[in-house]
Amino acid sequence: MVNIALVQPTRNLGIRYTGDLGLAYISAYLKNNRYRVRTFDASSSYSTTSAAKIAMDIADFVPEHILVKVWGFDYKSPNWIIEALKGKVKRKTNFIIGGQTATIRPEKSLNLTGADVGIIGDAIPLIYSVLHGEMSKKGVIYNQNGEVINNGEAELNPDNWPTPDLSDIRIRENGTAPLVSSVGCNHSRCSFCFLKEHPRRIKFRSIEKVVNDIESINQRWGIRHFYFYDDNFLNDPRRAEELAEAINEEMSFSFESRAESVLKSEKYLQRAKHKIRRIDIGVESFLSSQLERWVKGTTPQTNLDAINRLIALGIIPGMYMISADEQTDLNELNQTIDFFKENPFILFFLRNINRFQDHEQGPKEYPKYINVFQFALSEMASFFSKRYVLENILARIKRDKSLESLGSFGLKEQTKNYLNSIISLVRLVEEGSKNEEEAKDEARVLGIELAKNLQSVNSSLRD
Ligand code: B12
Ligand code: SF4
Repeated sequence: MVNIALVQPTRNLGIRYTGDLGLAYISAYLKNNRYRVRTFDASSSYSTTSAAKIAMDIADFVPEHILVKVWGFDYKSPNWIIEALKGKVKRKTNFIIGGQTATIRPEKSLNLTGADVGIIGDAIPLIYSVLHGEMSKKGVIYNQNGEVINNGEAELNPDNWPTPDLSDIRIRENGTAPLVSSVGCNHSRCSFCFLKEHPRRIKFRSIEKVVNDIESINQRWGIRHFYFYDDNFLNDPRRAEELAEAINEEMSFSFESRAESVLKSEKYLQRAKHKIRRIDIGVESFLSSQLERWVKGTTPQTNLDAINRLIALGIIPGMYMISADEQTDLNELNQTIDFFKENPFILFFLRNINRFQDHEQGPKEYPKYINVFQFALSEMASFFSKRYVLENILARIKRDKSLESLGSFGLKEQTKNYLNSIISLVRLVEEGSKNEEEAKDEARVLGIELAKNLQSVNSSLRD
């Protein structure tokens, strides 16, 4: 059997995530074709250990081909790993790069990483030929006698992909499996987005295949919740509706979407709401000046309406924001703070707040007040989310006198135990078999322990 190493070389992402989905599709394809595959993910198991250890582990696996991901405009990590490995593996070992950055900057990626071959776009229809030394297909770039031969791009087509191999993906404790059901976005104009520079044709994976992915992942790993990493899951609400209908009642899913697509998908969301856990919206800002500058194609009102619509439907709305670009002044920051003072509850749904960065040029110098603003906003967000979580949990306990309905919040065992003890105390007082004052004292102690656990409740709710 031929050994193939798949490498996600970027370390210390600082964000918890499930692992590299692109590599999981490639791994499945290769395993189906009888290769022995191992994934080495520098962002997970290696993030706290020596980086050199990855190179040693890869070399110990004795791979004939090493596939290295290039994304997020990070050329240094793939280069480091390739250079570190060159002296440790057999001379004829093939270094093949691919991924989002290798797709939009193929020549630069090949040059800066030191790889032999690159795949531009969809790896699935190409990888087998490349492993067999066939370089003529569209989507391949390689060095030949000092000259770079670029055959153009292979468009992504998720309908040709296998069910991803999640054995090397860190499936979260709350059991979410990543999947793709479509690629492309019907807007493709946001000034900060990869798709503005490099639009993708919208392509869907057939509904039967997505349903089959869900069922086989469920059978193999027992997972019942899925996250669709589509660019804009609600590009076509009718298709989303068909997909939701076809998915088994016991499964649930989450995805990312535009605010305005959420509003246009009213009927779909009504019908599918019991299967949807959360929708993460690229809100970016609540100011018209910023939304216009970033060509988001939404208004502050659209953003607010979409979030409120989801709350009304019982779907958790997540929101991604960009705090500032180089043109952001104190006036804009103050307006954002004022917005949150008026709508503090919305802060609970903040998933991530980024600065607008040109990653290719490296981080820009921002005025100091932008750091202060970021800090203020995340403090406000954590205050409101803690309060919200507690209020929400207590309201549900009062209503149901059980923890059943909190299942979807993915509470940790420890937290559930405290809550169950509190519920028992409430019942004992109601039955008259426990003195109320005594119960209150015990509840207070449990409450303190519960509060200590709130941070973990909070993070599990946000995952
Ligand atoms: C999940 C996700 C993340 C996760 C995990 C990323 C990961 N490694 O999987 C997290 C949260 C960590 C993340 C972080 C960031 N992300 Co991000 N993220 C995504 C998202 C939503 C999904 C990626 C995905 O899994 N797609 C599905 C897979 C199947 O598609 P794929 O990766 O393209 O895979 C196919 C091909 O590219 C190829 N392929 C993929 N990998 C490899 C590897 C090899 C060796 C080969 C040969 C081929 C190959 O084959 C696959 C099948 O055909 C995309 C948007 C999107 N919808 O794609 C953005 C996206 C990838 N992220 C992006 C960016 C900018 C970032 C950040 C820089 C954001 C930030 N502000 O910090 C950071 C990067 C940090 C860093 N590098 O230091 C950009 C990338 C732009 C670029 N040119 O690389 C995207 C495209 C978003 C956008 N629309 O602009 N991200
Ligand atoms: S809506 Fe999202 S995927 Fe579409 S162009 Fe804007 S940022 Fe990119």
